[in-house]
Amino acid sequence: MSGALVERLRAARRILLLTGAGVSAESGLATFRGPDGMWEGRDPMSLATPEAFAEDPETVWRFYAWRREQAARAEPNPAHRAIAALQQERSGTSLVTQNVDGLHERAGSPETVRLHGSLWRLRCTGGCGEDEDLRQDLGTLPARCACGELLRPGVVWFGESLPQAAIAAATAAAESAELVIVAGTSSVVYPAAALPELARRHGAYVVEVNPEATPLTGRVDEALPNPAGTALPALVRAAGVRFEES
Ligand code: BV8
Ligand code: ZN
Repeated sequence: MSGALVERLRAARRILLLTGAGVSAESGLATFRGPDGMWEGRDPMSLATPEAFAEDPETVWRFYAWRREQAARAEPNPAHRAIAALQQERSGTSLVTQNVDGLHERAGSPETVRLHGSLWRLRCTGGCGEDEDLRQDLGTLPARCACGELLRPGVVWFGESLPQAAIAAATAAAESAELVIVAGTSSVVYPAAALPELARRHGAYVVEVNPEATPLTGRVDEALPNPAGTALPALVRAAGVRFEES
């Protein structure tokens, strides 16, 4: 961690945290890409599409039921908790996540901009407008709406637009941030992957937290090759926020 970064952490009024699946890796959740990301021998990329759902809704529903079970069993880790502590202490902090697992919310993050939706929401594929929290067991999959049409997971699939309000909030946060911390994302999925670049053009100091190099690594002000569960508590403490790991 450079002196310039410590300075920014102390002084920045607007900080943007942009997170991906790597932030939940230390909670035991598989990342989207990589050897442990497979499900029944299939690449998640091939399941997270409207085409896959149209062709075989039951298989896609089973994939998401499995993801929900994993997420329900997992606990937030020090990375999630450090982010929540920073948000609580410094009101100009924004959290924008690509994650759908709900762990930021469970760690106590007061506000989370969810770019890719949530495993804990469902929507109707018909025209009835149903869009609700998932509460009870869905029973037989694929689940059906009261109107008779199929329900679908409340996530954003490849080729679908992101929620308008989320993309607007994320863009505004990127344009006004003095410091951006990008943690645990492979930085390959757009439009999320364009946010650090946008912030940088608007003058932000951009830091990446990822043990592996990504397409973003060469274009940041500082790359911290450490796991999020170690790096984020350290960054938050350097910002002057008291944070206890347990
Ligand atoms: C859209 C939700 C308009 C569901 C997901 C060319 C240019 C621009 C765009 C495109 C393009 N070609 C195609 C597109 C469009 C496409 C896209 O970006 N494709 C890419 C792959 C090329 N984007 C879209 O379709 C988006 N919509 O653009 O609408 C449009 C429409 C049509 C055509 C054009 C435009 C919608 C994308 C949303 C997809 N939904 N998820 C679900 O989860 O099931 S995507 C999926 O990827 C993940 O769920 C996550 O949300 C997202 C990003 O993944 P990451 O979070 O980064 O996770 P990943 O596994 O990849 O990486 C983990 C990282 O963690 C690794 O780097 C690893 O090293 C690191 N790590 C591991 N352990 C740790 C760690 N880091 C820190 N600490 C650790 N301990
Ligand atoms: Zn319906």
